[in-house]
Amino acid sequence: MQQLELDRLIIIPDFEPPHKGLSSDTASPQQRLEMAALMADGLGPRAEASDMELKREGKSYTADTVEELHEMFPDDELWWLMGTDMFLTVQNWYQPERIFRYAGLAAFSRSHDDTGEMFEEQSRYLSERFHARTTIVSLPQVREIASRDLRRMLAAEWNGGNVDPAEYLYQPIYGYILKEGLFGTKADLKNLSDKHLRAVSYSMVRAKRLRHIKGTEETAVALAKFWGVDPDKARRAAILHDCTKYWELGPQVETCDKYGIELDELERESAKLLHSKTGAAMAKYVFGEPDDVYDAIFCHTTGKPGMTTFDKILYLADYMEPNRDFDGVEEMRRLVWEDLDQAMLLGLEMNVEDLQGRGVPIHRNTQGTLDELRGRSQ
Ligand code: DGI
Ligand code: FE
Ligand code: FE
Repeated sequence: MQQLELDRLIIIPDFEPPHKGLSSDTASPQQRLEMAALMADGLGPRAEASDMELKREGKSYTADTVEELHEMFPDDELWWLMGTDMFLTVQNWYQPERIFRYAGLAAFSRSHDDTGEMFEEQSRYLSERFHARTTIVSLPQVREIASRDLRRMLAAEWNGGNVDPAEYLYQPIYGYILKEGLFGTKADLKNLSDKHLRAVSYSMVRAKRLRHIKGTEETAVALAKFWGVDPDKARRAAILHDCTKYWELGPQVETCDKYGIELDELERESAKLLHSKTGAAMAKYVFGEPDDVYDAIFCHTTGKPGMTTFDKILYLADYMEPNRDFDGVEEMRRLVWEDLDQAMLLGLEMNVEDLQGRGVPIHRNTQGTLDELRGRSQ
């Protein structure tokens, strides 16, 4: 995006590649779209994934897509991005003259070998034959690997191979692959390593939340060690605590109904209050976490009367992890090493004040926890 000064980057997974058959264990068009959306989200607000080739169905000819894009953005300069291997044979694509009429071609080069004479010769040829605009985008920071080799590596990880495909993949996409069991991966979701649990959880949320989740993990582990509760469990509770944060109200309520989680009226209409309950349900029923992890995630938004030390640690880590910034956060960061109940009291008081200021109804568990802590500190 920097090199071409693009103000928009659209990632367009194809429905059916015209030039090669897809192997049977490959990702579905919908799954590829979801991975493209994860990547776009990670790239920032100027990137997006498009379902235009999925909607069109049939063979996904670039000529059709480029023409459609030109109709959508008639005044914009379009660049079609592709790997250098494709660039060298693009004249054999379906109706290449229709591609070049509306878009320039930008070829990625991953090593200096790519950018040699062959590239210049091809550029000259395309320019003479089609009046094509071409350019090269140099990406030395992208590690050289063919997608076929990466898919092999993904499968090999589950067959005792000494490989680490995670090195080549954006973490949420790696997690998505594991969660969906794509490309020969055989992750048992109920027995994931910390590394795999992180990736899978990150694949469920927006990229802007990752810093908060990482901060919560780091803080929860430190607090758990300090207060003598199991740091490994605190870590996993923190990794998963917000995994359903972006679910719509509908799926939130359905999931609670499915697992027999009773809801009051306020909860039934607040996705914000429900994400802690559905997050707990995912942790227990999908990821096989024990009951104390379930309980801590379940009450991490409102608290509840009778919280355990473990529950308080997740609640407070979520509240004051290093990315949080509000008046009083420094006081809370001091208190958590002295007295967990005093820190909880401060947190709940600030929360209630904030909710009241915004005219948001206080949940009975928020009030109940506050009353209990006040009673105890008197
Ligand atoms: O998920 P996070 O953003 O990391 O933090 P969280 O799980 O503590 O959720 C905070 C949100 O929950 C915030 O938008 C306000 C909402 N919330 C917390 N307590 C109450 C509440 N909403 C209502 N209606 N009542 C509460 O008592
Ligand atoms: Fe939360
Ligand atoms: Fe959180």
